[in-house]
Amino acid sequence: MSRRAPEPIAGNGLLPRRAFLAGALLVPGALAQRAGGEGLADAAWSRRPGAPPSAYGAPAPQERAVARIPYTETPGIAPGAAVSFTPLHRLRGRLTPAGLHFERHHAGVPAIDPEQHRLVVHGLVDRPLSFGVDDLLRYPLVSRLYFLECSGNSLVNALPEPQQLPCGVIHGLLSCSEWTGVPLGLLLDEAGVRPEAAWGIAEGADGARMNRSLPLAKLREDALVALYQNGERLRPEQGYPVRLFLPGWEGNASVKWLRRLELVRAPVQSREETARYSDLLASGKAAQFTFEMGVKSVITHPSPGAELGPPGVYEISGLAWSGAGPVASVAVSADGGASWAEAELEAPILPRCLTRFRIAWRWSGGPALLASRASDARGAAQPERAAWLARYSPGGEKYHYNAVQHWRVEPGGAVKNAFA
Ligand SMILES: Nc1nc2c(c(=O)[nH]1)N[C@H]1C(S)=C(S)[C@@H](COP(=O)(O)O)O[C@H]1N2
Ligand SMILES: [Mo]
Repeated sequence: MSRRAPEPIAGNGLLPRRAFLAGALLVPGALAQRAGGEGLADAAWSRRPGAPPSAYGAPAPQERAVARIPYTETPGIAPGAAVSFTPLHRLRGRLTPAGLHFERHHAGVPAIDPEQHRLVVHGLVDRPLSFGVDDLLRYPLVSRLYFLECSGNSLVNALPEPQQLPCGVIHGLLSCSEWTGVPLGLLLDEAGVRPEAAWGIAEGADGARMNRSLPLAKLREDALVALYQNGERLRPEQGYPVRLFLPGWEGNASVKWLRRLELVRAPVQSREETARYSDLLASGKAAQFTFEMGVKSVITHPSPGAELGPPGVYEISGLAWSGAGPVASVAVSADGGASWAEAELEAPILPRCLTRFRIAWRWSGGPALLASRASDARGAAQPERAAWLARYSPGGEKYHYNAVQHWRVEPGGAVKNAFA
């Protein structure tokens, strides 16, 4: 077999994706298996009938390590005030299985009886309305693929030293699902929003009764009263039986276990929009509302915890997204940003949804510094970490981290978190 080595498209071995086509690459292991022609002898499981069908399928027992990674700062006092991270480094594609969707609860997961749950739309409306779940299910439903990201995601990278944690623990307050629900605008029209209303206060039925003030324009534009996730009813952790979903906006605004939407003139200055989720800037002033999530990307494969095998051609792949709309491009570097090449974006490239990117890379076996930098359809691009930090007051609360992530590949093949 004669194979011409593809020409690099950027420094330190980045290759065009066709490096993978037509036998241009064969992983050494796969080559060995092919030559041997073994492994087809009938194993025990091929010689007898298997298990019968089951009521609700579960992942293979061998895949149990592919699990959410829970974390709480207050285990003894408030075990429900916690997060669990999506193991991004163990998933492929763009969708998050419902059971692996990240969690952020301020007061745990309430055990709501869907028969008793009500959603009330009131305040500055002509007709205050109260909906049961069955009422909501009679409205026309729409389904959309959207990412959800907590604005506290990736903040360990704002610490002075790079933390050696898996990609999912650094960036896994991020998931992507198909959400099905009632466009909130329909319910607002039915209630008849008064002209003086400009904001809505959404409130959850959990022990935190978490609430947020949200501009009416967004509630009308594309907000969903979500009832289904990936085809099945919402999981309790994601807001069963009904949550608000605001595409592209910080996760906190998508109030779970939604029980109330009050139309008002002005924001109420709730805890989650004053003491929390407001960015304290270098000027000493706080940017109170940063609803839209910035453009961002991260290489999930390879990423920390992975050990590269022998030198050779590897696929670099990762996720890119933006709260502003579709991802426009992702550039990848293998030399710490000295040179960049365009990665291939996997179609369809949907607005406010995760997009997977891929590029081929010939690893020489030497040191490398991998990075990805996304741009969105509005022309915004990810900042480097130093530029991102410079916006903020050094000691203050920070959110909305979207800087470029660098992974250092060490000569032995170990992958480490690195600040460029
Ligand atoms: N009622 C209520 N809604 C809530 C929360 C909460 O604790 N209570 N957490 C918020 C935060 S901070 C985030 S990031 C998202 C997380 O949604 P998820 O747990 O479905 O991933 O829900 C938001 N909505
Ligand atoms: Mo969050």
